[in-house]
Amino acid sequence: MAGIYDEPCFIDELKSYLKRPNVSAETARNELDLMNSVTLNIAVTGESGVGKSTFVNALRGVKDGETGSAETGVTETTMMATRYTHPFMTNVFIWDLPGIGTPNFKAKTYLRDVKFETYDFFIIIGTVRFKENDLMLAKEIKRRRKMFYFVRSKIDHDISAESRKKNFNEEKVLNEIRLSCKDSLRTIGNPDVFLISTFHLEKYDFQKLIDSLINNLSDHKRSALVQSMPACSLPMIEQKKRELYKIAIAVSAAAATSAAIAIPGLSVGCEIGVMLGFLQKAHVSFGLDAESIRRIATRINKPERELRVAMTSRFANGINERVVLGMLFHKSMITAKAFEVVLSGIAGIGSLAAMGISFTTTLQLLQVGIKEMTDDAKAVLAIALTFEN
Ligand SMILES: Nc1nc2c(ncn2[C@@H]2O[C@H](COP(=O)(O)OP(=O)(O)O)[C@@H](O)[C@H]2O)c(=O)[nH]1
Ligand SMILES: [Mg+2]
Repeated sequence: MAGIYDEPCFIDELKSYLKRPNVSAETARNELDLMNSVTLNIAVTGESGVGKSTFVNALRGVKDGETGSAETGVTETTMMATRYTHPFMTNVFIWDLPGIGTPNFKAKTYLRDVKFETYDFFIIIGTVRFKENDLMLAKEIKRRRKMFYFVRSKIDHDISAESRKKNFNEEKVLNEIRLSCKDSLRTIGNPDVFLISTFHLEKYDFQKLIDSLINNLSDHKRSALVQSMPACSLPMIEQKKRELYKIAIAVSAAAATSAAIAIPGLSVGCEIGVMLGFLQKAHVSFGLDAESIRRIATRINKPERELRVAMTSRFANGINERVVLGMLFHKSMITAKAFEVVLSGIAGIGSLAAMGISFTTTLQLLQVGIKEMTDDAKAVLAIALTFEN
């Protein structure tokens, strides 16, 4: 059984959690309430045809043309911002903003029309070079003290065109594109430009973009962002794991009631639902649920079973109460004691002990669940990347 011994990042998260003042079931519950109520609104803007709608769909993990997806490859006619909800993070909204390419574009009017105050940050997409309107918009966003991020899209296009040339060097091409974009933005300082192919989020600068967004968000918003992004690369899967560890610690602390029901089994009834809910959410976040697997299979044009055989965890056929009960009554209950011994080496054990054994049992179960899902997610990703064109 996977243990905590090989997971330094989990121990780090636990240590930092227990170092907090007032660690208790109540503070943990408040924390989870905050996490569930926080909203994240991402604005995607740029000229018409740069790939805004395609990017919105990719962030939501839906295919272009699928029901409920943002329409792509169409001439934009609306001046309205369209809000798309995230398929499973109901508090994450991705907004497809109107194109900014009109000749008499005014950043102030535009931002008023799309309701500037709604968004946490703006992603400004451009191709070839950033234009005057992109700059005007960025300046106005900056003046109003919000963050914007420049994304240069369709990089796959450039790479495939350049690769036909003699002495092709991908790094060199990317560098040239980066310099040329930066040059077009020099009048507003020296902002980063993220080179992206929406069709291949695992390549180029997508991860760097996410890292930048994360650095500028509050804890709860960052958590919502990491959970909602597609499990498109190894770093992203690792990031999800770490974020889920953090939430698992809070969930376990919240589920811990009191020493009065410290006898394993007695508190199981109410905890099972909590554990199940958490693991189901983690499963979707890792892209391992039935719907996500179906989508990946369609995308790579392979039967679902080719992805399923790579999944070796107990969750390969989905998660239900039985699976969680199975975990609880078999190995984790037996090893929870050993787990407690390890935890006792960590500063803060005093507050932990006060929470009763249900904390360690719940936490160990969730930790094992996350670890197994991480391995499944990596295995599925490896297959997806092998067959993706
Ligand atoms: N090669 C390539 N094409 C893209 C990419 N992103 C978008 N497109 C294509 O660019 C066209 C315009 O995209 P769309 O999302 O409708 O642009 P919008 O007008 O900004 O919403 C569509 O044909 C997309 O398939 C990308 O990263 N790479
Ligand atoms: Mg569009």
